[in-house]
Amino acid sequence: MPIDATLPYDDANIFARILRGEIPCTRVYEDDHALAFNDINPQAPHHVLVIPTGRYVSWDDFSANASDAEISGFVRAVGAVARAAGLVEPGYRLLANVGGDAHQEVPHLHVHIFGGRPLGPMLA
Ligand code: IU
Repeated sequence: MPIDATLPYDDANIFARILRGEIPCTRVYEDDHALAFNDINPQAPHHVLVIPTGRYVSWDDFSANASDAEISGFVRAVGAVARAAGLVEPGYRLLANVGGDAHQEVPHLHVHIFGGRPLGPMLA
């Protein structure tokens, strides 16, 4: 069910629970600003979600309200995860769904990293 990305942050969302260690995940990277784990329903051989450790509903919330340190830390973490997976060559795709039309399902910002196969011109 897509979410309304303008709603306040919900501390009961599943990624908040993963961050608190209440629900397990397959972690591939963690630092002060970001946690990365394998998507439970992978759409590519590499399908990792990178989430900020702060409480942000969406890319919109994060880009408007996060500190410069949070933003730079998160962006660097996304790059580090892709590099560590060996995806820079042949390439990878980043995706962040925001709100209902984009079918964002979890109300905690997550950037998808897809790679490991030719991805075509776009994911619809
Ligand atoms: P979306 O951008 O909000 O549509 O993507 C949500 C993703 O979160 C989707 O790819 C799910 O497979 C993934 N996911 C997950 O990895 N673990 C979970 O417990 C749940 C969703 I719920």
